Amino acid sequence: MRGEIMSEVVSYNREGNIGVITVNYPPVNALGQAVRSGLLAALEQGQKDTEARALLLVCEGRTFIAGADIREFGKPMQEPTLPTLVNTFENSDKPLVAAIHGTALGGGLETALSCHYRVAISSAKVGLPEVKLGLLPGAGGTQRLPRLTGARKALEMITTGEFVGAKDALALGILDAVEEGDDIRAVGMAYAQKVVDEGKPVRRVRDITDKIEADKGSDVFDQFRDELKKRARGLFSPFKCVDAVEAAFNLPFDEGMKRERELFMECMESPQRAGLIHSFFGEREVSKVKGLSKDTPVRDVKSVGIIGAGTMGGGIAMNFVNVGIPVTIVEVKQEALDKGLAIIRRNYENSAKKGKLTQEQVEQRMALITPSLTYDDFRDVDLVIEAVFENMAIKKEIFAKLDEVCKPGAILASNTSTLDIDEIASATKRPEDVVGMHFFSPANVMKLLENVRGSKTSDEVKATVMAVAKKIKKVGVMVGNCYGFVGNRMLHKRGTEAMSLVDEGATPQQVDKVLTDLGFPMGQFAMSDLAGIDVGYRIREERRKAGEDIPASWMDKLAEQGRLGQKTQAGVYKYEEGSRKPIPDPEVEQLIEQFRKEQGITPREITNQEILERCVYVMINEGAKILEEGIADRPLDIDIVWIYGYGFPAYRGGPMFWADQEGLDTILSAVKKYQDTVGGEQWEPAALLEKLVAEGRKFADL
Ligand code: 3H9
Repeated sequence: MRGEIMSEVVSYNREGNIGVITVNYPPVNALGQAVRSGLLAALEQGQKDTEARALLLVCEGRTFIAGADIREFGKPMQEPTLPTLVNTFENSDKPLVAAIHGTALGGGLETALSCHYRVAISSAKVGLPEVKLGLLPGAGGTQRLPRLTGARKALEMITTGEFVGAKDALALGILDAVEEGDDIRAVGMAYAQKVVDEGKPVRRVRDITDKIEADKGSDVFDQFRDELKKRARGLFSPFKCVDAVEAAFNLPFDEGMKRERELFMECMESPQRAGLIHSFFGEREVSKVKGLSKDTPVRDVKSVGIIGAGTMGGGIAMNFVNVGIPVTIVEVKQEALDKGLAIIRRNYENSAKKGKLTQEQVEQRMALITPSLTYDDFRDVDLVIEAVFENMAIKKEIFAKLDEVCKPGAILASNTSTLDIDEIASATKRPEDVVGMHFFSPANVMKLLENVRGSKTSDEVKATVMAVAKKIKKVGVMVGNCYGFVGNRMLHKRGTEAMSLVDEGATPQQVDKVLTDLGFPMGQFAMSDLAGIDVGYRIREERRKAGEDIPASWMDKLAEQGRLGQKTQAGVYKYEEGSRKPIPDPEVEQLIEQFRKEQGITPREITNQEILERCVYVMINEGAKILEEGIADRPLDIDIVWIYGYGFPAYRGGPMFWADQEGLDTILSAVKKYQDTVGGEQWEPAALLEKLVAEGRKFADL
């Protein structure tokens, strides 16, 4: 019996006395309905095959099964379910071997745990990342993993979702053997043959109890719950994960499985699951840019030039160096260059101290950086990123120089966070090669890269900067050109409302708390202190000089008094030496009171609901305008900008996804209310919002 097809995606064949079950369901062999039913049919075939003494489960393509098929979540479940599948696998009366390459994740690892032996190649990884999708392992992972690893490690893996490399998984008892090489089928066959030759028995994980006995009654579960209160603030599923793992220690296996199922269903129905899965697909979807295709040519970026060795320039440089791309950094003064390089070195040395890099790697990375005082050294680079401060005249001067020096085909990018890319491009004779690449501070840490297309930017350049984002492990989002692009345009609306709310009677800490309660890692004012109060102040001053009607603010007074934020240990909040913890400051309260008097404002009680509406609905209204104008192509582009650039809680799916859950009609009526009571162009309802409400549709329907 050879090569029998059980379904389109699973086949059974026998080689010698080994029955081989092969899954082939690109891209990641996810356990969709066809795979689940194919696996059951193939197992049955293997059981019936009298010549087969052991069975081997192996996958084609880049990976072992990477989990349940996430696309099926939220739809009615189709038989056979995954718990049925894994229990049937474990009950096989022929020894069953899983051969793992790539990533055995979630339901994939659970399927492997239902096999009797697991062998992997050394590059493989295993993990139960369900928690990152707002779930818990729902096919026995919470019951079987602790039987192999004990409570603590299982809790760590299940509550963080982090992957474990093959060698560590071997040491933890998750795997039985790890082999070098990349021919997983050969590795699996050899192991299965050994099982037959040595007469190894069927060995079911459910029956392994020594670790369960050892950790029974341990206080590790409560310890984890305490840790999670900090680490997983606002999240639902990590706590359910602990409950499920604890059940493995308190209940017999079958009852533990039932408990796991109940808890899994609670997670499945939670809005956080929907938000996190939206974020998961959104992160992948943003790489597909309107107007570009897989065939759009991409330029090779093998060397990069950076202008400015300040915090931003240095952080940007590290991204490239980390992936082995050499960087030339140009500054005006040697002193600034030395300082910038010293900071980069210090960052790498700190990573080395934490054991994340070896000293040799630190030196290798530093050796990839060429400091320079002249643009002539940009002659051969493929991409230049300008990271000097926000001043149009200076940027135009720089781009005119770059145009003279850089080779044809070099991409000229600006890291501006607000300025007009077309105007910058107009300083060159090659506007098609000019683009925005807006990094977020700290640039070596934050995952977002907002790539900004000018009106003349070529498709090839757009495709290249998206590819560069991927190469340096960022989430690249392509957006259009306008003041502040997607992220800062919405942020500035929120900032203006936050300041006005304090004018009118709220305290900065009240405003911040509403935002952190929503799930932001920090509030508007704590963020201003981190970025520096002078940044917003300078922007407001520039706009006033340009004739815009920007009202006076108590925050201007802070800046004028030299309270510039964390860097001066005093801003909206005060800070103790060496601490980043914001402490409300009575001096600031007095300053605000004084400001209100000067402006003739009688403070009033402001509710948290008003703060939420004015700070967040104002962003949604602006987001709708951004969509209307085509600055963002899809609502999910805005969601991903906000999740990865500004810490919008991923479990709420981003602002536009969240708006759909809040109800667009609710948001629109609040916008109209504030148009009457607060006024200003930010409260003019977006035509798109009105249209969607009138049609009873959501952003998700666009
Ligand atoms: C689970 O298992 C629940 C069970 O415990 C219980 C159930 C009862 N399903 O990331 P990539 C797609 S929960 C469907 O770009 P990489 C992805 O959208 C699940 N599709 O590649 C993309 O599609 P497209 C637990 C999936 O090499 C393509 O595959 N498992 C799934 O950088 C390539 O993905 C997880 O959470 C899926 N499960 O990384 C694993 N996974 O080409 C989630 C991927 O159309 N997945 N796709 O854009 C990952 O972490 C990464 O995708 C992986 C590959 C590491 C596998």
